[in-house]
Amino acid sequence: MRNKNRFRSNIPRSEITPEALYRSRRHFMQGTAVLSATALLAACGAPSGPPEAGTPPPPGAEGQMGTAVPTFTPAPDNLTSEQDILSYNNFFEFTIEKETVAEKAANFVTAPWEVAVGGLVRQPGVYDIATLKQQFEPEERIYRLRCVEGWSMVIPWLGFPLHKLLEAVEPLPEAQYVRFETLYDPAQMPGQNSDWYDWPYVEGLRLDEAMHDLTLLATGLYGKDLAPQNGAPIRLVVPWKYGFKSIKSIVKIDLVAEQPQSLWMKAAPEEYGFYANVNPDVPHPRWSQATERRLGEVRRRKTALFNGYAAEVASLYEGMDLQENF
Ligand SMILES: Nc1nc2c(c(=O)[nH]1)N[C@H]1C(S)=C(S)[C@@H](COP(=O)(O)O)O[C@H]1N2
Ligand SMILES: [Mo]
Repeated sequence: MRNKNRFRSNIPRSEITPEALYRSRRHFMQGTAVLSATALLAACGAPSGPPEAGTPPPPGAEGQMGTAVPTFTPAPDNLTSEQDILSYNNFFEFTIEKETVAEKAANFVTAPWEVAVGGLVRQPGVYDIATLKQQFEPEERIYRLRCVEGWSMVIPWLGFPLHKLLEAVEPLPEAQYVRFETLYDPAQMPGQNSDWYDWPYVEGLRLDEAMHDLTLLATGLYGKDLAPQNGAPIRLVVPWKYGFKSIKSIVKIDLVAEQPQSLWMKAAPEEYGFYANVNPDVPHPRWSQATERRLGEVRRRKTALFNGYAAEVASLYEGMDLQENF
């Protein structure tokens, strides 16, 4: 598997996470209180947050809960443990509390599931998940995930490059962007009853970003189908952009002429731009993006431009002002 090896070797040995540094469950729970207080604000960032929210999330605060009592959760080399990936989530449709997304999403119905692919294409189509997996065989891709809040993981995804699906529907010359939409179903997703956001969750990519081979439609991780909390049954993964671009539980993909307006751009345009490329030199208005806390580690590490994928993607942004196009 050429791709597999290529993406494995893409992560330097220096990133190997000593899994010995796992937080104990007890420590984790102690940290929860701190998190909840700032969750609405800190999260991929409620713009103004609830009335009591007025202080910026201290970028270090979240990291401080990891005064690490080692519990030795073994995982292969540098991967974030499956346990952490399954239990520390952002999925605002269910709740803004990362630690309870999994339980709140446990009964989310993800089968049957269809994804409608259309807009400016010659061959629009409605694909069910089984068909997608048959037509585009999932491969393993190990990617870093960097949340705009300042934490990160290394996740072994299963999926297929988005460009394979886009090629199948044959974009028309007028198509310049791709717009993605999450399921809208407030009966199942209680967070969608909140007025803080303009549901459903929408994200977008420029067509060349969407066609890049790193851009993945993920259907699994750690060799299994996606769990609801991770965006089952199919979600986007764009590893060089902040995590909020990687939209979960997708039901609609449209090729469009104009730049789509995402949920986060509507919620706080001064904080969340269309590009959202990981960039340590462009601070979030309320906190620095220079460093991040890798789950399972204690000390914060430096954040890399394009999340470490500059060699692959920097050319997409040649001549662009990255401060302006944040
Ligand atoms: N539909 C939807 N997609 C979403 C989100 C969300 O709240 N709703 N959160 C985003 C954010 S902020 C991050 S960091 C990642 C987290 O993915 P994970 O929980 O699988 O690690 O999902 C992204 N995709
Ligand atoms: Mo995020």
